[in-house]
Amino acid sequence: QSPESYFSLNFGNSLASEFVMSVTELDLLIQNVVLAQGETCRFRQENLQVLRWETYSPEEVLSFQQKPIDHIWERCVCHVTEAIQYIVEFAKRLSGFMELNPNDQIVLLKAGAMEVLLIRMSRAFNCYNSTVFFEGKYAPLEIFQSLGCSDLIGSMFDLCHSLCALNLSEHEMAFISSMILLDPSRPWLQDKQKVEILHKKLDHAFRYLLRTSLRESILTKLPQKGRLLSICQLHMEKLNIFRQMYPGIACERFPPLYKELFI
Ligand code: CLR
Repeated sequence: QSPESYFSLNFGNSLASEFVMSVTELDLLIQNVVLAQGETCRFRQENLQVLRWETYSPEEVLSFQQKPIDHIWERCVCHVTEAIQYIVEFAKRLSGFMELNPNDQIVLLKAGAMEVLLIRMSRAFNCYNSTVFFEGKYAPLEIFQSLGCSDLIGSMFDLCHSLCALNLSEHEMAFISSMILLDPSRPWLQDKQKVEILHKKLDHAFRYLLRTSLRESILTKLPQKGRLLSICQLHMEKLNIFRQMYPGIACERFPPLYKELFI
């Protein structure tokens, strides 16, 4: 694994593979990751596809923009938290995750949940008109204007554009998400080795999957760690600014899971 990527980029049968996995083992792991994803997605791909062109009217966008900052923040944070609950559920179903010590489970989720949300957001993104699925319809970036985070939302939308261009399958997205979560280089891990082994196995299985579907070329085009990290940092910065402006709300009205992960 190179420091700037979640995925090892050495092509061919590398010398680096210190262990061998049988085809059965690879297939079982693929099944595990794909099933975990299928069972923990709030919206099915088919449903999102059907609603793709249901967008908010300009009047509706305007009415969102006129709502108070704290109201929109609270609403968005609730949706984000709900989406993260599904991501936690996804993590719990990945083989090996529940066997990690509780501290390391928290460390991985704190660092990875928001990044996985970004990957999942691209499923719910229509790149032809730059809208994202929000409260039942597709919303343009302007709907989030009153949050006061246009740079954050802008970079989230940009990332979705790059991800959409790759045309990722559900299987690929599932693997990308699992490898983001089980990243052994996260700071504060107590049992790094255990996560390293899980990550290596995922890496083998992902390459096997890509090889059999002739999709290895996407490896060099996937977003780099730094890009996801900087969006997550921007989210933390915006959250801190909001907390300074409205000290009460963040503590009283944000869901406990959101506070546990980000405050
Ligand atoms: C991501 C994929 C999930 C379902 C889901 C739920 C809530 C959505 C989220 C997706 C994408 C990002 C989203 C969010 C609600 C608010 C947030 C549209 C579609 C926008 C970008 C505002 C973020 C504001 C931060 C300051 C919290 O399966």
